[in-house]
Parts: sequence; structure tokens; C-alpha cells
Amino acid sequence: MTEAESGSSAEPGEQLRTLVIIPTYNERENLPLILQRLRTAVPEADVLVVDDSSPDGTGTLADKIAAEDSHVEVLHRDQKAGLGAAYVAGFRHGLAAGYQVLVEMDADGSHAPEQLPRLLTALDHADLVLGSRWVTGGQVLNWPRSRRLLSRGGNLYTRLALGIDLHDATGGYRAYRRSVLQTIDLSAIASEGYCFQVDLAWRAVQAGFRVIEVPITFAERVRGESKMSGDIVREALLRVTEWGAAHRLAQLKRLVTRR
Ligand SMILES: Nc1nc2c(ncn2[C@@H]2O[C@H](COP(=O)(O)OP(=O)(O)OP(=O)(O)O)[C@@H](O)[C@H]2O)c(=O)[nH]1
Ligand SMILES: [Mg+2]
Repeated sequence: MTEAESGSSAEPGEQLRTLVIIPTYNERENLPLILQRLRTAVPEADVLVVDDSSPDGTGTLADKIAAEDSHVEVLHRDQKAGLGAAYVAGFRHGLAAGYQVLVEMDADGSHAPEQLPRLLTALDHADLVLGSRWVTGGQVLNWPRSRRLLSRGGNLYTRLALGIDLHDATGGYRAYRRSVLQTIDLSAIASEGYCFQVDLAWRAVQAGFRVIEVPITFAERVRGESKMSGDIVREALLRVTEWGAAHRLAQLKRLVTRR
């Protein structure tokens, strides 16, 4: 692998080839709006829509937009297989195409494309930048108290269980240098929902990459339906607990064998 391929040779402020990956499932109303905003905010970035055969025709609409804009591409998948699987497919596609930076962004407008330059600039001094709702300057608009509590509680639990200094490891607005995704074993990622986000951040931290957070303003979706479910929350709780227990056990073993 050459330095240019790894993305490690870039000077601060230098423009890196960037692919924004947007997973979609029934986002027909949202997709044109988010693409328009994104293309205006960061016109040099390319976009990959990863659609899981949305019954509402999001995939067909994406194809139409892609036919008129060479910066937009669509990856069609056979069936709804979860956010994690859609991103892994998108990452593989982006890595194979040689992109140096890969971005995760929701289609529902919760992640403001206008704030993407902030994430990309922060990547000058990091390998993975997390858009964070729960650091100073970050905020959430129009969420009920219950959703705020769930997100803050989930993130506090994650921080304590894994012993990582991240305030929003469950968020899905992020920018990766390609080296992070090349190093992580993507075939080992089985997580689907929020836990997929924790999984990747955790693996990046463990691999020694520089992971930093920048504040974002997260807005509750206005159109379309959320795919959030109790199963997704349960999956995250279970897995984070397992990872945390394994991590603590490994720490304990190291301590004992050192004596
Ligand atoms: N391709 C694909 N995309 C998905 C799948 N599940 C969710 N998405 C997309 O992933 C993004 C995030 O999903 P949301 O339903 O907004 O989930 P969320 O943001 O965790 O939940 P809310 O905050 O309630 O909106 C959206 O762009 C969805 O369309 C899936 O199984 N396959
Ligand atoms: Mg959403």
C-alpha cells in the first residue's frame, strides 16, 4: 500500500478524496433534500447511497438523481439487513475505489451536511472524527426527554463499561481515514444498530488510532419513519456489556501475570 492509499501522507488542510455514505431504507421524502444540501455544502465530495431495496422506491429515486449527477452513486442491496451491514458494504465499496476519507451520514436530515466541513477539518489531526451531541457546543433539537435520557444513559454506560473517553460513541455522523477501515476487520462486525457505531469506535481506539469528537447539532427527523427499535437498544446493551467484561478480564489477567 502506498502512502497516498493509506491517507497518511496528507498535510493539514489538504483536500482528500472523500466519499459520504448514506444508508437508506424508506427515505424517499428525505433523500433529495439531504443530497441537495450535501452537494451544496461540500461539492467536492462524492456520495454513495446504500439502499436495501426500500419498498417506497428510494432506490429508484436515488438512481434518477445519480443519472444526473456524476458525484452520486447508488449501491443496491437485496433486502433490509440493518444499518451496520449497509455501512460495511459501503466501506468496502469506498475502499476499493480508493477514497481516502469515508463519511457516515443519515438520510433523514438529523446530520447537517453544513457541519461536514467541521468534521473533515478535524480529520487533519485525527484518524476518526465523531460528530458529538454530548460535548460542549453539541446539541439535540426536538428530542423528547426519553430519547435524550436513552442516548445520554447509553453513552455513559458505554464510557464506563469500556473505559473510553468518548461522550457520543453511539452517534452516526463521523469521518474515517481509510487506514482505520483498512485495519479493522470489517468481516468481524456483526452489530446492527447503535452498537455498530460503538463497535467501530471501540475497535479504532483499541487499534491505537486517534479518535476525537467535534460538537454537532443533531435534529430529530421531520419526515419519514424511524427504524429505531427495542431490539436495537437491547443489542447495544448486551454487546457493550460483553465487550466491557472481556476488556476488564483482559486487564485483570495482565495485572496478575505481571506480578
Ligand atoms: N440500507 C439501510 N439503511 C438503513 C437501515 N436501517 C436504517 N437505515 C438508514 O440509516 C439511517 C438511520 O436510521 P434511522 O431510522 O434514522 O435511525 P435513527 O437515526 O437511529 O433513529 P431516529 O433518531 O429515531 O431517526 C437512515 O438513513 C435510515 O434510512 C437498513 O436496514 N438498511
Ligand atoms: Mg434518524
